[in-house]
Amino acid sequence: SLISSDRVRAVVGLGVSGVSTATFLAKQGLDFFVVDSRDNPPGLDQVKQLCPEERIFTGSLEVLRTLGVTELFVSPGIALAAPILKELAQAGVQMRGDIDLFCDYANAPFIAITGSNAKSTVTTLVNELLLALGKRSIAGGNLGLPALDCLADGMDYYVLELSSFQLETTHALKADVACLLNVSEDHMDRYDDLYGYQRAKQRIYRGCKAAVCNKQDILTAPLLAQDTPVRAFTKGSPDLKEFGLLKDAEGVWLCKGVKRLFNSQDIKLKGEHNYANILAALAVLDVLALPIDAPEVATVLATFAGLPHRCETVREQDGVTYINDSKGTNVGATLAALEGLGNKQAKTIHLLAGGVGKGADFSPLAPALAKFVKHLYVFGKDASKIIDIVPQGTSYSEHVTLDELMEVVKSQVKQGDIVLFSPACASFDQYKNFEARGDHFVELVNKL
Ligand code: UMA
Ligand code: ADP
Repeated sequence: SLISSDRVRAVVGLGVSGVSTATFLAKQGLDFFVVDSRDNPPGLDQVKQLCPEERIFTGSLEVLRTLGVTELFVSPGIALAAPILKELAQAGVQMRGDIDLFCDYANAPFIAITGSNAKSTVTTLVNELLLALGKRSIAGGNLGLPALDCLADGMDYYVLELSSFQLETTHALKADVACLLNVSEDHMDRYDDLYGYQRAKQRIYRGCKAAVCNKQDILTAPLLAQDTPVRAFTKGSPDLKEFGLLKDAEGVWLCKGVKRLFNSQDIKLKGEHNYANILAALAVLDVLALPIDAPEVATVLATFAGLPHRCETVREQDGVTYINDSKGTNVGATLAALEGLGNKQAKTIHLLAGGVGKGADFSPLAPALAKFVKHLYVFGKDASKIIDIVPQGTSYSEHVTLDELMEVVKSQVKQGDIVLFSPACASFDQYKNFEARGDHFVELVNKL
C-alpha cells in the first residue's frame, strides 16, 4: 500500500471529510483513531461502524497529545493554526488531508480547480463538457462529494474543486491540470493576510503536468518549469495562445487567440464573469488536447444554466428582475455580480448585502456601488462594516432581518430595476448555510 502500516494515524474531524477518510482507511484495512472537538459530531454513528469505540474521542482534540500519532488527516474546517495541531506539527507529526490521500490512490488523470470564486461553476462545467465528449468523469471535492468517494474503476477523469483549506493539507497534488481562477480576499479569519491565503491557493500548482491561470489576476500566475504547458484566460482580447473575449457588432465572441469559438448569443450563462468561467473550462479541455470546438461543447454551452444561488434569476415581476446570488459570500463575488449585471448607463441595482464578514475589507466594493447601485440594503452581523465604506451619494438603509428588508425593497423598486441578493458575507449569523439563506430570499420573492 502507498501508506505504510507502521504509521499511527488519526482522522481529525467528523464531518463529511472525516467520515469519507475513515471509510477509505477502513476499506484499505488500516487502523486509525478518530478525534473531534465537539461532544456530538455529525459523523459519530457512521464511524462507530468503522472503528472500535475505544479509538474514538470526542469533546476535545487535546487527546491527540497522548495517542502517539505520526500522521493526521485533518478536516478542512479545522485550522492548522489550532495550538494542539501546531504543537504536533512541530514535533514532526504529518498534517495531511483527504485530498492528499486521494492523490496517493488516484487511478485516472485529475483536474484540480481552485480560486476565491467560480470554483463550483467551473468544476461543474468542466465535468459536463467531459461527459458530453463521451468521457467517464465525476466532479467532487469542496463541491460536495468528498474526493475519496469519487474514486472508482474505469474512470477517464476526476474533476476536483479544492478549497484553500484542503490545499493546506495537501503536499504533492501533481494534478494533470491545475487551475487557479482568481484570488481575492476571503476567509481572513483563517489567514494572517491576503498573501498567506494566496500561498495556500498556489499549492494547486505543485507538481502539476499542465496549468490554467487568469491573465488579469497576477496572484494566479504559476511558477513552473518552462516546459509545463500553461493556458491563460482573460476577459480582455486574447494574445495568440490565450483564451479571451472579442467584441464586435455581432456581440461578444469567446476566442482562442484570433479564432472565434462561440458567440455570447449562443451561450446560456450571462455576464462577463461567466464568459471568463467558460474560457477557463475551455482552456482546461484544450490543454488536455480535447476538442474545444466540437458540437457537443456548443450544446453544453447553449444549455448549461449555472448552479442555483449563483446569480440565478428567480423572478421577473412588473419589469423588476430578482436575482439570487446567495453564494456571493465574499467581496470578489459581489463585485463580479455588480460588474457582470450592472448597467453602465444607469444605476438600476438594488443590492442586498450583509452577514458575517469574516474579517474582510469591504472597500473594494465602493467604486461599483457608486457606479451601479441605486440603493444598498444591509442586514446581519457585519452590516455596519459595509456602511463604513459606502461612497458619498449612494443611498443605503440598515435592517435586522431579510424579511424586514424585503418589505422596504417592495416599496422602492421601479420597472427596469434589478434586485440583487449578493451578500458579500457568510450566512452563519442567521442561517445554516448559503443555500438556506438563498432559499429564504427566493421564498420572500415568490411571496411578493
Ligand atoms: N468542526 C469542529 N470540530 C472538529 C471538526 C470540525 O468544530 O473537530 C467544525 C468546523 O469548524 C466547521 C464544521 O465543523 O465549522 C465542518 O467542518 P469539516 O471540516 O468537518 O467540514 P466537512 O463536513 O468535512 O466539509 C468539508 C468542506 N467544509 C469546509 O471546508 C468547512 C465542504 O465545503 C466540502 O464540501 C466537504 O468537506 C467535502 O470535500 C463546504 C465549504 O463551506 C461547502 N467550504 C468552504 C467554502 O467553500 O468557502 C471552504
Ligand atoms: P465557489 O465555488 O468558488 O464559491 P461558485 O461558482 O459557487 O464559486 O460562485 C461563487 C460566487 O462567485 C457566486 O456569487 C458567483 O456569482 C460569483 N462568481 C461567478 N463567477 C465569478 C468570477 N469569474 N469572478 C468572481 N466571482 C464570480
